Formats: sequence, C-alpha cells, structure tokens
Amino acid sequence: MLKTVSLIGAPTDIGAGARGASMGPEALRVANIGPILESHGLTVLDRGNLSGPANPWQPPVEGYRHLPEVVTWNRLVHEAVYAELSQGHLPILLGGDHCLGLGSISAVARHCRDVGKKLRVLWLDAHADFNTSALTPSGNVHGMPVACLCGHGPQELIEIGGKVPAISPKWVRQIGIRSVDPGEKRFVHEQGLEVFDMRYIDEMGMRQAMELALATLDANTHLHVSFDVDFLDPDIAPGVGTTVPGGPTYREAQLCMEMIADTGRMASLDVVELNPALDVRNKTAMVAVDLIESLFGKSTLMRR
Ligand SMILES: [Mn+2]
Repeated sequence: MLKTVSLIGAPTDIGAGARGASMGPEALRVANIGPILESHGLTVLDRGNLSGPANPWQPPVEGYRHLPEVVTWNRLVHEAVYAELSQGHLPILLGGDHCLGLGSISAVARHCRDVGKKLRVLWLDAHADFNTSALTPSGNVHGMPVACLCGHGPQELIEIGGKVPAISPKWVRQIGIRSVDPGEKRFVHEQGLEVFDMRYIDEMGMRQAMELALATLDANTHLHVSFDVDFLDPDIAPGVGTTVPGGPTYREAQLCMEMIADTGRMASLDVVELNPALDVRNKTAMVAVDLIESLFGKSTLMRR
C-alpha cells in the first residue's frame, strides 16, 4: 500500500439530478477524513478543492445536461489525479457527483499505460452508470461515466484520457447494483460488464462477490475503487441524491472494504455522490469516512 495519500476536492454537482453533492468534499473533511487516515500511519496531503464552472441548472441539450461544464470539471480532475499518481501518491477524489469518475479513472488508466500496469476498477454503486444519451431521458451525466470510459459517449468526454476507449469493460467489476434502466440493462449485457448485483449478494453473500471481484489481481495490477455512497443502504447513508432501498448493510459494506484492504493493491479511490443537503447531522459523511478507514486497513474484528 502506498503511504502518501492526496485528497483532491471536486466541489460540484454538475452531472447530478439533485443539487448538493458540491458540498461533499467539505463534509468529508468535517468528518475528519484527513486526521483519521493519518492515524493509520499515512501521510495525508490535502490539495484543497479544484475550482471549476458553476452549475447553471439547465435542461438537456442534445441529450446531455451541462456538457461543456462536465467536460471542464473532468479535465480538471483528470489532470489533478494524474499528477498525484505520477508523484507516487494515492489520490482520493472527494466528489462531487459520479460523472467525475470519468476524469479520475481516465487518469488512472493513463498512468497504468505509462508504467505498464494492468487496471482493475471496482465500481461500488446502486447504479450501473452505463447509460448513453440515447438510453436515458434525464441527460444527467452522472449516469454515464462507465459507458464513457468504455468509449460510448460524446467525443469531448470519451477522449479526455488521450485514448479511446480509456478502459475495457473487462476490467470493471460492479458491486451492489440494484437500479438499472431497461435499455441500460441490455447495454450492460452486450458489453459484458461483470456485475455482482444485490440479488447475487443476497444469494451468495458479500464474501463470495468480493472474492470473485478481486480474483486474479496480481502484483502488477493497479486497483481503483470508485465508491458511490449510494452503494450503501439508505438506512445507514441517507445523504445521497439517488437513494435506492435494499443496499449493503453496515456489516456487508465493512466486509467489502476489508476484503479490498486485504489485497494491498488499492492505489486510487473516488468517494462520490455524498450530498450533505440531504444528510442528517453529517452521519453519511461519517459512515463514509468509517468505511474509507477500513479500505486503508482498519479491521473491526480482532485479527492479526
Ligand atoms: Mn454512481
């Protein structure tokens, strides 16, 4: 595990269907993300917040809401994440909505090309985020980042990392999925994404899902975790714009994070969609930080 982590705030809700995720970075800081990571022996560099365009809150234009602003924010995130990786740091993107996963993961993919590493992306989310403008009526780009990373989306977004597609669907494992639009469902199957949905977790358990999702990682694999806070059951994480009932419980989420930590391969992280405007006394930010702590090796059980 890398010993220096860099916090990169991206205070925007430019791709979301509800306002408020722009306050996510500060809520995570208020929940003590920096000091808590330091207490685990990590060096934490808080790079502050990126500064991008305001949210004009407009309806879709040719299938996308706020596309020019979404492009600008993702370029900013891409450069910031890429710079940290180039310095050997572990970047933690503090979102911000999940459209920023495009800038972040395209940077990780570019870094992996530079250094000759394989990439595995764990997408922890209630949603597959595999929509295209043809499949979604809303035009909110936070439902599209995985499709864009795989080369399906507007040119100015898919080319941000310098290579189209930025990643292969084969590198992605999705966990916790429970809300997928009908057309999106067909597209997910067509593209061969590996999805461990809630039905799978109900039937087989989180342990089996994570064992498969983390299988075949080796010393030359960069593991990226994209943690959409709506992955969690709304009972423990009400502070998100798009709650979907029936998500992982606190214990299931802890096991998920602990099993990722056990691999020792996580080299970059997104924490997105936290919406303090919908939260209750910052409890969702606190549970997110608690789970991030487990990603970095805090074990809630006694073991050596
Ligand atoms: Mn998402």
